[in-house]
Amino acid sequence: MKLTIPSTVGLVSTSLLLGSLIGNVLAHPSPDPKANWVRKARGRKNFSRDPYAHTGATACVDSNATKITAPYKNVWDELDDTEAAAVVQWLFRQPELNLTVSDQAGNWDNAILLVELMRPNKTDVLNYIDHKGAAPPVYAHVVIDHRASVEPYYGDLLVGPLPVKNGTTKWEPLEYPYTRKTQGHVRNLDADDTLQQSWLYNLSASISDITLDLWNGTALGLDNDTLDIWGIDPLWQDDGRIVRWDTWWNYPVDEFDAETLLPLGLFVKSDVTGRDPSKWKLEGWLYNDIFYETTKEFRKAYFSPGFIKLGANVEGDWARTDQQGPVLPMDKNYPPLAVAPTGARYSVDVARKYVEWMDFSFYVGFSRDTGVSLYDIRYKGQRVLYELGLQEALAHYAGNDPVQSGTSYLDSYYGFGPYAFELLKGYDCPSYATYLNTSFYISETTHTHLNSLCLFEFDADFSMQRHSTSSYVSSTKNIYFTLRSVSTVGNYDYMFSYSFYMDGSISVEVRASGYIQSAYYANNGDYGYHIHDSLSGSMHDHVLNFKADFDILGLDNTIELVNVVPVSKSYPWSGGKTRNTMMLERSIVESENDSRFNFAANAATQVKVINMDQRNKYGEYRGYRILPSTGVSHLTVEESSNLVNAARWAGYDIQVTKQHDTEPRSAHAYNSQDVSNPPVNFDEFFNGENLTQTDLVLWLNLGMHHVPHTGDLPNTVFTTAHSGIQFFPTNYLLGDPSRETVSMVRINYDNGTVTEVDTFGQKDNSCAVDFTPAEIDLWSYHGDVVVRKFPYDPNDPYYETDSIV
Ligand SMILES: *[C@@H]1O[C@H](CO)[C@@H](O)[C@H](O)[C@H]1NC(C)=O
Ligand SMILES: *[C@@H]1O[C@H](CO)[C@@H](O)[C@H](O)[C@H]1NC(C)=O
Ligand SMILES: *[C@@H]1O[C@H](CO)[C@@H](O)[C@H](O)[C@H]1NC(C)=O
Ligand SMILES: *[C@@H]1O[C@H](CO)[C@@H](O)[C@H](O)[C@H]1NC(C)=O
Ligand SMILES: *[C@@H]1O[C@H](CO)[C@@H](O)[C@H](O)[C@H]1NC(C)=O
Ligand SMILES: *[C@@H]1O[C@H](CO)[C@@H](O)[C@H](O)[C@H]1NC(C)=O
Ligand SMILES: *[C@@H]1O[C@H](CO)[C@@H](O)[C@H](O)[C@H]1NC(C)=O
Ligand SMILES: *[C@@H]1O[C@H](CO)[C@@H](O)[C@H](O)[C@H]1NC(C)=O
Ligand SMILES: *[C@@H]1O[C@H](CO)[C@@H](O)[C@H](O)[C@H]1NC(C)=O
Ligand SMILES: *[C@@H]1O[C@H](CO)[C@@H](O)[C@H](O)[C@H]1NC(C)=O
Ligand SMILES: *[C@@H]1O[C@H](CO)[C@@H](O)[C@H](O)[C@H]1NC(C)=O
Ligand SMILES: *[C@@H]1O[C@H](CO)[C@@H](O)[C@H](O)[C@H]1NC(C)=O
Ligand SMILES: [Cu+2]
Repeated sequence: MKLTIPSTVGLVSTSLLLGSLIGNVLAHPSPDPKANWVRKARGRKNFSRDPYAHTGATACVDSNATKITAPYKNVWDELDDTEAAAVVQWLFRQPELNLTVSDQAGNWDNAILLVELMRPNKTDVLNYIDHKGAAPPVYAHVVIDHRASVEPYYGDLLVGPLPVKNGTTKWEPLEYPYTRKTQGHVRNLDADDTLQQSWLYNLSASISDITLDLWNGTALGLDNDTLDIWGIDPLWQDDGRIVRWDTWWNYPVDEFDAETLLPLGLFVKSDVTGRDPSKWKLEGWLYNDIFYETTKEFRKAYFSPGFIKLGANVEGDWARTDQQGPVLPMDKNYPPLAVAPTGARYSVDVARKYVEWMDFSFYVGFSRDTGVSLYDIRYKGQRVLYELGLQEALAHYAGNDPVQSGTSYLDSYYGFGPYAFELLKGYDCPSYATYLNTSFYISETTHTHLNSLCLFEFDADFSMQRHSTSSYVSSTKNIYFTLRSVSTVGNYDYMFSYSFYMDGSISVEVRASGYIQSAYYANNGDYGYHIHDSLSGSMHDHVLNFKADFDILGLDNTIELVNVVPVSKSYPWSGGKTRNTMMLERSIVESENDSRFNFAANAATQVKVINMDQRNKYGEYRGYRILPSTGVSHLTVEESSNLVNAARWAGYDIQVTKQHDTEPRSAHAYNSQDVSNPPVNFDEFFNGENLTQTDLVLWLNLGMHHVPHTGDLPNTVFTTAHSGIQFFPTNYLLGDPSRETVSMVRINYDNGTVTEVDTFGQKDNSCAVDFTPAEIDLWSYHGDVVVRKFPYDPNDPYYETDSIV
């Protein structure tokens, strides 16, 4: 997430047909030196597909999920190739859009940035799925990069209905999902990104004697540059000016993506307002906490006696992720691994991205901005959530230097979809998992991330129930089901896991790994730990907003808060004395005036989504409770100078609104482009509406206050960088539904002897475990597949994987 211009790496472009290309990558060696480097380092293993052939035993593993047909079509999925191609061709026929093909578009041409499914309104979908009405009409969401003007802007369009028909298909500015009504226009601060890059190289050139003296390198935009220059995101947008702060970074000397660990400590400020570079202004230099207003002043100081030159951050093994150090005892032996001896115990409609596991079912949607979302999540046939998915992810930094202080990435600008890379079998997900593809649109092509979603069951490392007595012991396995994806947005890798449990609960977990964005260590002790030679682990808050549109036994729901409170109270039986004790205090969240709050200290408040018209037979409201499971946090910074109104969702743990088709998402990919007046200002969702027994949406923040320490080098680890939340049925059923599973046992014993073993009909499978999946063919990793849309060329796909760095 650190650069605005995606660069192309790992390019494999051939004109072979896809069918013959897949599984055949070895026969067509990649021209990418990176791939060759990896290939040299590791020999190919020889796989024997059926290692048990000689034993006569049947291998256990059959990884295929049962094929089913979803009850209705997936109205949240991606557009298919032909639909997207038809929309692109239609757009090029609209003269008023004045489009240029992306590959040929310069800074002053209009181009198509995005063509994807417009998520239909909930109202229309419910008419289809709950009331057997017609499927909602299909529309495309299109984003045009309008650069052929002095005021460049991103234009959101609604195009449809689809399929495209001359005469009936129309475009209109997309406005209804946004709080700001400006014809779907958002100003574009990046229209001149290549010129701004040139501007930065020119600034760097003006002091190249200094960069050579300090770091033996230059950042001039030449192939032999050993330095890079980039800076804040979003740009400062004060007083009508657009101001950048940038800094120099050492390039890694090899393939490792360690640049964000190599800041060099010199900062430059420039005013880049407007599209005419001759009006851009250098506004000063900062080195070792001293600000110089002009280059002349900086140069004079630099070449004066006594000028203090600080050290550089240079790549070394400390920044490389390969194995290093002595091998740990027995570590070369293959570690334990799970197998699915009778194959998948879930069913998938691959075409419709619909999944059933035990008593749960859901549909999967995928979008450019936010990646994977789940829809119509049902438990025991009843919808629990209409929608569950990421809205936006913020990484808000701070520091004594202007680049860290000015950095507040809103990652949907880059998109979670384009960077949801192919998962690594046996590492990101168990080898026996089911993998699904996802796709996203870019530059008149559709990129497919092969195997970028995984579905699997897993046996947790603890049982979910047990009890011992003097005559029996009982225990139940904790088998759960997970949908996972990983998006690598620049330096960081976000892992998203949605899990379902036998007790009826659902969890969302986010983990982070990859390279931290670090800071230069000079006078920075209040903003991070000193973690390497001249390096600070720059403090930052991660806040990830999720939408959880609950529908508990219908649309009409209420938030109930149940507090545990200390009290002093006398009772008829307390002999006139007061007893210090505690009790429950129940209340409901009545309106949007008091629906933005945090989880209480000491976990004193249970937050529940209930249906007050649905009491169980004991009179208690049926509902689902919301519980942070592995630490959640909201943004520490108040009234952020960087973000102003662009991330108003970040300030609380929980926020509840009444559902509106006009408020589908808490953020917009281009909120960073106009932070004072962004397309979606989440504050405006709160207008005092009554929240009792109505359709509610919960906006939940996962996150962590990340203060990187030496253990974040070379990479942050998923084990500690995580945040999670659980939803679990509370007075929803009359007992614990996990009693239904047969993955349990009761053993009776008497006087040292077992008298009965009851496994409740669970099959006792005996078969030879096929070890092949553990040694899954790592050479079958492909990267993305691309299909050109304009001209539409469906039979000539090629491999190309774009990452931000
Ligand atoms: C791989 O193993 C098979 C079966 O053992 C053998 O026939 C084949 O020659 C081996 N291939 C290589 C490249 O070693
Ligand atoms: C599983 O799916 C693969 C790929 O579609 C297919 O080749 C294989 O025959 C299937 N296996 C079974 C047991 O159905
Ligand atoms: C259309 O775009 C081109 C650049 O691609 C520009 O020169 C021209 O002025 C634009 N036409 C209109 C009518 O805006
Ligand atoms: C969705 O609902 C909004 C608000 O009612 C409406 O303006 C809009 O046209 C609807 N969108 C579609 C695609 O029907
Ligand atoms: C629409 O009209 C254009 C020419 O004006 C033609 O090329 C195209 O095939 C037509 N598309 C459809 C779907 O009829
Ligand atoms: C950078 O310098 C070159 C050479 O002097 C000049 O042509 C170019 O316009 C400059 N770029 C900017 C954005 O000022
Ligand atoms: C400076 O960089 C050049 C080329 O990048 C390299 O050949 C030289 O060894 C470097 N000098 C030092 C002192 O590191
Ligand atoms: C880098 O390349 C440029 C242009 O090819 C050349 O003038 C310069 O000397 C090179 N610098 C180094 C350090 O090799
Ligand atoms: C993923 O895409 C590849 C290439 O188009 C195709 O062969 C494969 O069947 C797809 N997988 C699924 C699960 O749809
Ligand atoms: C919310 O607050 C506003 C302003 O104080 C008030 O007018 C409105 O009645 C309140 N709404 C509810 C449902 O209490
Ligand atoms: C909200 O609506 C409920 C039911 O209509 C009503 O009893 C309650 O007084 C309302 N609350 C507020 C704050 O207006
Ligand atoms: C328990 O079993 C032992 C022999 O295994 C026997 O001697 C003893 O009497 C038994 N005790 C009871 C209470 O049945
Ligand atoms: Cu972090």
